[in-house]
Amino acid sequence: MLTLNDNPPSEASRMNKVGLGFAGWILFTGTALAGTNLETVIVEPVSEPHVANRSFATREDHITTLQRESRLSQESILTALASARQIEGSIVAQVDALWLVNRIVVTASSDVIAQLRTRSDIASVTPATEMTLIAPVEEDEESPDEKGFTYGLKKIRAGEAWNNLSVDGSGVVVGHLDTGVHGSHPDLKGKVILFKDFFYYDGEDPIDGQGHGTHTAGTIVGGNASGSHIGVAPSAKLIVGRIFNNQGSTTDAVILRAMNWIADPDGDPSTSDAPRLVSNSWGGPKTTDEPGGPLWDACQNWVDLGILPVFAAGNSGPAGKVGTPGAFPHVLSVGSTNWFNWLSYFSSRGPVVWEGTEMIKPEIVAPGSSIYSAKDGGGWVKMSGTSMACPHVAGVAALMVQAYPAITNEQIVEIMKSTAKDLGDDGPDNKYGWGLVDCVKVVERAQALAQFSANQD
Ligand SMILES: [Ca+2]
Ligand SMILES: [Ca+2]
Repeated sequence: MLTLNDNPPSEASRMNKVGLGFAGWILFTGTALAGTNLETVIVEPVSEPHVANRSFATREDHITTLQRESRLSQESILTALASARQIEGSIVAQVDALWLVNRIVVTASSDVIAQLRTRSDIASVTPATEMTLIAPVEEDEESPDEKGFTYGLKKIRAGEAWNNLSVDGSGVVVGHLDTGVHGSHPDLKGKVILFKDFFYYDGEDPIDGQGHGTHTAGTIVGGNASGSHIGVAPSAKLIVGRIFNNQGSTTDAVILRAMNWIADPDGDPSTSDAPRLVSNSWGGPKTTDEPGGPLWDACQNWVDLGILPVFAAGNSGPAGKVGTPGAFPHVLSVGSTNWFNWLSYFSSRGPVVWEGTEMIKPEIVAPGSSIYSAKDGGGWVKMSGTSMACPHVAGVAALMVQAYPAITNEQIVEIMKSTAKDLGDDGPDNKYGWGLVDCVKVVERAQALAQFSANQD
């Protein structure tokens, strides 16, 4: 472990931290980077098509199989990249060999990238694409009563679930990929068990700098230091990846690296240190696609590894559709409601179409308008967006996992849908999905499943 340091590490000390290992950083450098034109690309090796829903005896088997398959098709490319750094004038600044999806993220000088494009063992070389946060929207809302609990927690009956059903998220680890988190905020202190900053090599101190991530983290696990409970699962813990910079921008390459990391944070497949679910308040505008892109596969492999992906539906409403990854069939997407249980105007709508099949999106809604939660740097602030609805549902899922640790992703989603409070048009619809999530009902159902399972033994 590195010690915390008030000053960012120098370039030289960063470069000395060369991590070698298949799933970790492979940092090749020796030449000064200043003034060099470097590109970041996502390299797809030629490989067997991805197979979803394979069965494995254990999670360890599953991870090691994915790693072995990736390694086989990546080895010759990694060797070539190692040799490329010996060439005068060529720079290979960073190579990250992923296994959650079979890709290599490479930052190198353009001659090295051009060389990669000529290789027959590479299927595609795609420049990293800029992605932006689902930014909070401006809203002038009537201020609801938030004494004791935020209105959001009241609407989904979090307090009733805690008091009557003895759940608070204890023992559950939730993943959080966002702008980071202000870890010493009074409502978040002690709750971030692991932090990785994808913008600084040595960042282990939970920081935000943008504000979005501190707010969404507060809605998942925040306490009541302000006199009002802000978090749905206040005793759950967080594993946080900082995937957006202070301007709220990132690339798909950064996101893929973070998704790979959080599937096995300690890099040891024999230890189960991954979060049970991940809250994601980000996404792109794309609504339909051919299945099989890297984000699609990364989400599918999360699901297959027992990690539930929870995504904000997007703020493209009232005309715009739910964007990806929220639109993927295998993720749980969350739309936003307000104090009146009306759909927030900004909440993205369904349906979405995959391979010609239309499906309802989002699946579920939760409060996202004028949500009171933790502020980066201290204090509290109200923000609006499906970004604020998503962490409510992530918190609810954490309560369900506590109630029945063996619950499957399918059971979580099915129970949320079947017990939701129907809103809008009768039955499931493309604004509210199956309706407003209800903590009491979902936890009762999860506890009943736990009881049933215990009786079978
Ligand atoms: Ca592990
Ligand atoms: Ca409805």
